[in-house]
Amino acid sequence: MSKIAIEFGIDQALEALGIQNINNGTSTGTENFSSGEIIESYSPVDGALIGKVKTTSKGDYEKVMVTATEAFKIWRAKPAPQRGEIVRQFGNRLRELKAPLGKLVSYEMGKSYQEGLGEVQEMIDICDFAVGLSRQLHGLTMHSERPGHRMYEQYHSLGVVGIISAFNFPVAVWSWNTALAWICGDVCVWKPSEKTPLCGVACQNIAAEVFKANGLPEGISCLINGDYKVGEFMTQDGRIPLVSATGSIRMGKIVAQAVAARLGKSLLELGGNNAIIVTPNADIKMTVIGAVFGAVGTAGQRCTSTRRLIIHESIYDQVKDAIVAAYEQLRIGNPLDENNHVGPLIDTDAVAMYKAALEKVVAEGGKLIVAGGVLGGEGYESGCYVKPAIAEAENHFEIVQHETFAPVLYLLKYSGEVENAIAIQNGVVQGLSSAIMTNNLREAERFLSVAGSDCGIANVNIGTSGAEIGGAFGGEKETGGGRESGSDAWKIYMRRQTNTINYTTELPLAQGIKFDL
Ligand code: UN1
Repeated sequence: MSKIAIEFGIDQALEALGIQNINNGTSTGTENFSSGEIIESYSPVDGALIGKVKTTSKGDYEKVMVTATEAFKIWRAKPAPQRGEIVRQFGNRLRELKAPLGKLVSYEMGKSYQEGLGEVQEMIDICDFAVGLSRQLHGLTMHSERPGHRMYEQYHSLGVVGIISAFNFPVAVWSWNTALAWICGDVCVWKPSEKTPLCGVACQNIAAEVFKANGLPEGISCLINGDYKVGEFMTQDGRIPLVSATGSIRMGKIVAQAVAARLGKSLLELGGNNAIIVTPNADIKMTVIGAVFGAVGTAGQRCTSTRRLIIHESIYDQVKDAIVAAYEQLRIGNPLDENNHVGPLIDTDAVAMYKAALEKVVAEGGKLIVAGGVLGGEGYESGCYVKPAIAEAENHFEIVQHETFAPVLYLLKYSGEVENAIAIQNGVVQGLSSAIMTNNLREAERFLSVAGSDCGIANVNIGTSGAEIGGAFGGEKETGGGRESGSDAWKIYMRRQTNTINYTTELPLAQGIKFDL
């Protein structure tokens, strides 16, 4: 373990979370096994090896699926509020382990400790939400067109839910899915990112302990590990009615096609290319805070990160100068040190993509106004630290159309009415998050209208990132159309059934059809 890790108590955190030097990456709860190759998890913070995880072979996966399928029969029979009680206990355990889990998230993924804690808080919040929901899995009743008939709909548990998650929110996105799936009576099989496998082991340990303490069977929470081939076990498996996948558009297209080929359901939360529109009626101070946090928070590695600022020409220079001045204040370094604003990128491949994006924007005719660059020397030995960059660009540039998972912000100019800015904002293939900064009610409402933002999330006087769990989270177009987390997102984790009951002694047919025998 490195000096940095020891100073920040990573050793204690790993111990509290039950992480070993070598961990089995396949688990049905308390039973852990794995016969696949080993993944090594290096921290982007200081480049140190944190631990190893054994991956899941096809044989291991089969064992998981048999156990999960059996557990489903028991779990679904438990009344939903009782399932909610288990999720409540799980949320309480997360409260107790918030500091160590937040620390592991920060150290393995590279986000600031504050953001690591925030991510665990999202887990706690979704548990609370799910507990309440466990008494509200309501269907509707309808009036039948036939006398003496009653119609209603009910929601039944779906089965084994497959979860594929990304490195950038290594614990929260899993919990958005599991907390809802569990109260719905489903069991979950999770493949975390190969870049953050220890976060997966830690979460699985916490869940396993709660299920065991309640005398529940193995298989309600399952973990598998490995690369895309392990993900394919699930996407091609007809025993998994729903695959929820978070990650790149490229990955989402592969998952969607494989799941659709067997007519399964997929819930996709893919890339964003999120913009903030800054109108002449914007509060500049608020704009700077929202834009800078949106662009450099989590080192630009949120799917909700702000990638484009669409600024009205009349205030363009003023906003540009204010943002550039704010960038000069940014402190980049160890994310476990709360004085720093920006931590490392996840790995050196991400650094290469960041560098390529800066070269590309210049090659396409853009101008770097905050040059960026890779940091070296003391404190930056992992090679993953980069300076946030800003480029003046045009929306049609290929690189601007593309989501680069790094702190690169493009400034775009618009003139005339807000509709021109909305056209630029919508002029990308992605449709996750969007925002407008304005104190003008008419502008705000036009942005929110049917002819306004085409994204799944549209905010007024808030940045693009940092959504609360109570709303449905996800986006349109190539973001994949899925909705996770709050509102009625729970419905995708259940199967809907319409029931018509005849309590007469006749058998009248619908649509007035006569069939006399
Ligand atoms: C993600 O980046 O995949 O809205 C999720 C946000 C966070 C979730 C981001 N609550 O920025």
